[in-house]
Amino acid sequence: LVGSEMCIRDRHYTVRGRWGKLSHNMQLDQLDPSMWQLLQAENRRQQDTLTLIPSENHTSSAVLRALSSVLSDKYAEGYPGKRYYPGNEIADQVETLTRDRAKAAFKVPYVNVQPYSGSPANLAIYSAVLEPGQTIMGLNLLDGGHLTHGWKFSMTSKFWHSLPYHMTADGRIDLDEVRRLAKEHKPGIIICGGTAIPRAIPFKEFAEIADEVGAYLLADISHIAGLIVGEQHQSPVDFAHLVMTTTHKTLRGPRGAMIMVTEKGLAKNAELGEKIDKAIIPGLQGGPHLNTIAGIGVALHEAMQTEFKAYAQQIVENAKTLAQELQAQGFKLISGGTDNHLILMDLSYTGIGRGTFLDPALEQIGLCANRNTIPNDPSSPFYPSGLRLGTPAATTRGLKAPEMKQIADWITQTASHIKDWQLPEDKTARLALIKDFKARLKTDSWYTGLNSEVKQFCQRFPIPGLET
Ligand code: DSN
Repeated sequence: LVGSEMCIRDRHYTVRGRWGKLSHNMQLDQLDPSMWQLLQAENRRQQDTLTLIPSENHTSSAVLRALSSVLSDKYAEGYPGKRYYPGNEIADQVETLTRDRAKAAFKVPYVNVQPYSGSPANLAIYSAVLEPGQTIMGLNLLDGGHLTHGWKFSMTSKFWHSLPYHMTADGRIDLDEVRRLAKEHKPGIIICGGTAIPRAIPFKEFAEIADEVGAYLLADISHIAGLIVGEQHQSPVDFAHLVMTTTHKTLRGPRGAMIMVTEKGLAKNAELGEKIDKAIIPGLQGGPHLNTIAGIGVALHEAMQTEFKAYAQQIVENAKTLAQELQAQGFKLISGGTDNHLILMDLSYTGIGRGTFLDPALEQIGLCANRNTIPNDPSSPFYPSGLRLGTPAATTRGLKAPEMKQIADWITQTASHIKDWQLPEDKTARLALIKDFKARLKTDSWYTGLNSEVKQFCQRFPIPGLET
């Protein structure tokens, strides 16, 4: 922090010398009102709107407390008992506690809790078990996979040969294609899991294919980790060699990730754990974010309480209710419904790229769901024809079936209000129309009315643990 620089940018302070009136123990609102106000504004935005993005959630105040702890200041390159810095006696205990909780929650013999997020975690796994140029097979990004499952613009397809598989026309993973491609190309690893899959992942079937061709099976359970701990989705642990999860989605922890090796993984390669450790550091990362690791530990502690099972159950019940209500209003859903926390609306029958309109229109009334491609999207990733919805964050706020009906009604009203906007074929006309549409969102009083309704509704369901 350079005080004099702050003085120029922030007229709230007259700073004498390097620190001037600022001191190291000032509260944030006193020290940096500009940043404080932005944090307060984001707090307000989250309270006044409903998060329906399936990969987001609201962490507890206990998790937030661990995140903002003094552990943020500590370097701890290495692993418990083998660090490259002194002063890590407590850090070792924090990391060991989090590891032990992860092992207990997921019933695995080995875990690495240091990945900064899901993307480096996947990269670490590939670099641990594959030679450059070997083949990785993951679900095509546009069909609901992830960038790091081998998407053509991701580094994962630069270092390794990527062979995507797809969804069937009825929105299920095309296991026949997975089997055919695997037999033909003998991949080094097959990845199951993704970001827009509304149905249960068939771990057993994937395992049969991977075992038949001698490939590693990686289950990327980032979206469904909380449902697995809460026993609302089958665990991949008996089927996969490796399991990767981010920690901030249904698991409701801080933004981070974990890599787990199963008994099956260790039976295939007894050194798999050490290989993963080496791939993280020195392979890809430096010092672990100990505050995040502590936050993950707290989230795992919460996830192992009996209440969490009820939470996970409610997430799925809410998603099913929302799906049924949307279908009752005439909407089409990919795969015809959901088994988990996520719904993928197929808006293509009302025109191409419809997600481009519905996403910002819903944001205008205070519902945050994201536009998303659908399998065989007739449009492009930037103007996708779907809308992705999820219930983890809304369930954290205590919403149940009646509220899902209300949300479906708001979505229906909004979709009807914008029905005449159609995406032109011509690219220049397209950009102009989107600009016009977004400008209209700000001036059309119809949105103001619904926005007030959503805001009042949100006040009935404050985000637990957040300052108001
Ligand atoms: N970006 C995440 C999601 O929204 O699903 C995946 O990394």
